[in-house]
Amino acid sequence: MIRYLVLICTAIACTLCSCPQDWAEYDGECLFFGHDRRDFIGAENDCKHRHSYLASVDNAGKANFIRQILSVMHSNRLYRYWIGGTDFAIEGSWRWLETGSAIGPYTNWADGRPTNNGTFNCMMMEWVGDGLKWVDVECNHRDVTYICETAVSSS
Ligand SMILES: [Ca+2]
Repeated sequence: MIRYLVLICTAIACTLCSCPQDWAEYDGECLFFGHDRRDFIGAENDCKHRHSYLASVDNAGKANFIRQILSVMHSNRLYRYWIGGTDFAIEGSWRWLETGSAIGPYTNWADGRPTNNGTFNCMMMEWVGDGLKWVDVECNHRDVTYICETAVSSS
């Protein structure tokens, strides 16, 4: 009987703490890889529609996890991906949309980035060799797919 209850509880616990279907789980967070291409605001709106936000790639472990998934998903590596960094509020002061907190200490900018150009206020990732580097660009590019993130649900 006890063994039976343990099995039931384990099953319930896993159901309650997993990510939605089609989302990947990494370290307590769920990641969604968009299929279509949008501008930055359109991407953020789609994430909100999915009860999430553009991803905060705020540590090397998460960055590597994302890189590995995208390396498999998009083997031609032609794609670019919005994530949730912006310096829209104060030029040169990069922050994550999720928390409003300053970006760092972990960063992964491409060489020469950010440009601190007053019209390049949104962050995307693009392939530079085997790396997935951050690039600041204008927010109205429409040919960029995106990555949403939310915490693993506990309810
Ligand atoms: Ca800027």
